[in-house]
Parts: sequence; structure tokens; C-alpha cells
Amino acid sequence: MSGARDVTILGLGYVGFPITLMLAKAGLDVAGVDIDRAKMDAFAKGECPINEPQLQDIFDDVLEKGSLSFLDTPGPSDAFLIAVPTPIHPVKKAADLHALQSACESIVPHLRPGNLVIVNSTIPLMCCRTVVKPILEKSGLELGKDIDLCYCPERLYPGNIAHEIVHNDHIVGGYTAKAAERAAALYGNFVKGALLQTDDLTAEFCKLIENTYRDVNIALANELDLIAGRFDTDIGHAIDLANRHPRVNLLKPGIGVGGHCLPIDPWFIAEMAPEESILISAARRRNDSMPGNIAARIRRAVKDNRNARIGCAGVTYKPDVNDERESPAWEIIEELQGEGYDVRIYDPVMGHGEYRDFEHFVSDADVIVSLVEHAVIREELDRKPSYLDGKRVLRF
Ligand code: SAJ
Repeated sequence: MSGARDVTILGLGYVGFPITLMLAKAGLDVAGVDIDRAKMDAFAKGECPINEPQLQDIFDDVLEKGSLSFLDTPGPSDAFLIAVPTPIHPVKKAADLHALQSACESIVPHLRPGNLVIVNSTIPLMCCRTVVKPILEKSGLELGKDIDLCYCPERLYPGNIAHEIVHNDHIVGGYTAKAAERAAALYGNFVKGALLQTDDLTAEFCKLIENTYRDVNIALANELDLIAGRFDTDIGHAIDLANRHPRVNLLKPGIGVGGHCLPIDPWFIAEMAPEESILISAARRRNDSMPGNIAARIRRAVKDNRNARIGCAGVTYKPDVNDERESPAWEIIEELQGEGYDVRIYDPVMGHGEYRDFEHFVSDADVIVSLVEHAVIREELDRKPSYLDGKRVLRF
């Protein structure tokens, strides 16, 4: 098709941007579209927003090759890949599909017979058929006949994106078998893992099942941790021992479940099947209750000294990522601050806090609370340096 790019990616976040890089690296003519001006300005300067050096190296290479361009709005393209956010309504616990709908609308004027549309965003069950399809068909083209639609969720683990995007197995869920084949061929440009072809609804299920499995597993670990608290025993040790059973694999209890996936995706199942989703909803609530439980534990630790300086280390949603979205650590800190406690904050990965290093931070606190153990914090705590002598340390 003359003048059309090979692929246009809409939404250049944690998933869309790495895919854009990999397709451009493979030699395709790729355009990236995002509504965030600041982000687009950073891209124009060659800055990779994700804190992974390997991705920055790939970005440098593709910019030099000239196979990647950034656009404010999409234009003609052989394939469109939509990777915009699908957040959750905080009260209704239902998917907010505005960004997805508007991305679909934005490509309608450019759709031509033979186009392939890939949805990558995490979506509720049946979304391809009930939300995406009717919008695309406003073009006058028929899905499955004139244009193809495929749902291809990602499984990227923040912190290890550059490796996983290539080596993970990918689910490729076509509205038709032909759509799955075409999308698999496109992904085959950079994916070395298996390209597992299925239908769109099964692919929607897979994505949600994966994160729900993890969320429910963590909820069980958290609940066991609360139960162990009654008996003053170390649940971490008990779980390690239980996991020596060949068919048991419990995850770790913690301060709660954050990030932009686990706290949200299970609701995308529950929203579509509320009556059946008893366990899924309960697990979500258990994990959401954890920051409050941890704040209570910290309060108990300083009950003899209401004015104790509480040093909280780590504020991101998990260790060693520079991402604070849905961070349980902030919930805990804000709860304590709201009650007037004197909280000091240190996070070397986010660059938060006024402290030049961990020792400096420790010197300014009476109780050290390790909320999110980045490697640098863990190493210091494990080393047990003398500057920690006499300090109460709580590790979660
Ligand atoms: N957490 C625990 N205990 C654990 C493991 C994690 O409390 O044993 C907490 C973390 O501290 C964090 C939260 O859970 O607050 C989520 O962290 P995570 O590492 O489990 O997951 P994410 O959100 O970084 O990435 C997940 C991954 N999904 C699975 O492992 C099934 C990733 O592969 C997905 O691509 C990503 O969600 C996504 O985009 O959906």
C-alpha cells in the first residue's frame, strides 16, 4: 500500500514502547503515537522512559537506522497495534476503556482492506468482540473479511523487559485463524519464544488468569502471614519449608500488591462474572487490606514513643523498579503521616528523600522500616553494619 507504514503503535508505555523498538530493530518501518506531549518530547530527544539500559541501547540503534518515527496522530499503515492503558474505576472496579475506544476511533479513517489490527492492552473478557469490533467496523469494512483483528497480550516483567519481550512465549488470539497467523508472522520478526495461536476470547482469558493466579497466590501468603502473627511465628520460614514440597509453590507475603497489573486485572474477570468470582474478589480485598495491616504493625512498634522518627525505606511498587504506581508503600506512609507520625523517606531507586546514602538515612531515624527492599537496601541490612546497632529494624 503506497505511503503506508508497516506498523503504527498507539500508546508508547511499558508495553507499546518496547514493542515499537523491537519492530523497528527488526527493520520494519514503524511509527509510534502517544497523546502525552512530555513523553513525545523525551522520545524526540532520544530518551527512553523505562529504566532499563538495554532498551536505551536499542533505542539509540533504531534512531540511527531511521526506521522509527513519532507521530501525533496515526496515518495509513498496514498494521496497527494498540497498547494504551486500561485503568480501573476506583469505586466501580470496572475497566475504564476510554483510551482504548479513542485509539480505535483514531485509526478508523485510515483503515483499508487488508489491514491488521492488534490489541495489546489488558482488557475485560469479550472486549474485542463487544467494544473493539463495532468501532473498527465504522470504517465500513467487515472484521474477518476485509480487516483482521487479533488480541496479543504481553507478559513483560518490569525490570527484565528487554529479555522477556524476545524470549517469552506469546499468546496470539485471532478473531479468525487467519488473523492469528498474520499477527504471529508480525511478532515472529523479533520473538524467539513460542507464538501460541488461539482465539481472541481465550487470549483475553489467558492474560487475566495469569495475573489473577499470582494475586490469589499472594493473597493466601498474606493471609497466612496475618494468621502467623497471632502465634508470633515466622511465616517466611514456614513458607520456605512448605515450598520444599514438590507440588507447593507459595509466593511471598508482603506489604500489599501494587503496580498496574495485579491490583487491576482480577477485577476485569470479576466485572464480567461477579457472581462466580468469589475467591478472586476476596483475594483482591485481602491484598488491598495489607497496607493498613502493615501500618498497624509499625504503630505497634513505636507505641512507647509516639514521637519516634520512623524511617521508611523503599516507596516503589516492588523492589528495583522506578515505578510508584499503586504503591502500597505510599499508602502506608500516607496513613502514618495522616496520623501525625514523624516519617522519613528514603528511596535510592526513585531518588526520593534528602539522604545521600542509607547510612545517612539511618542516622536520622529511630526505627527503620524496610518497606520495599531494593538490592542496595537489602545488601546493607544483610551486612548488619555497626551504624544499625541499637536501631529497631522492621523488614517486610
Ligand atoms: N508481590 C508480593 N509477593 C510476591 C510477589 C510479588 O507481595 O511473592 C507484590 C510485589 O511487591 C508487587 C506486586 O506483588 O507489589 C506485583 O508484582 P509482580 O512482580 O508480581 O508483578 P508485576 O505487576 O510487576 O508484573 C506482572 C507479571 N505477571 C505475572 O508474573 C503473572 C508480568 O509478567 C506481567 O507482564 C505484568 O504483571 C503485566 O503487565 O500484566
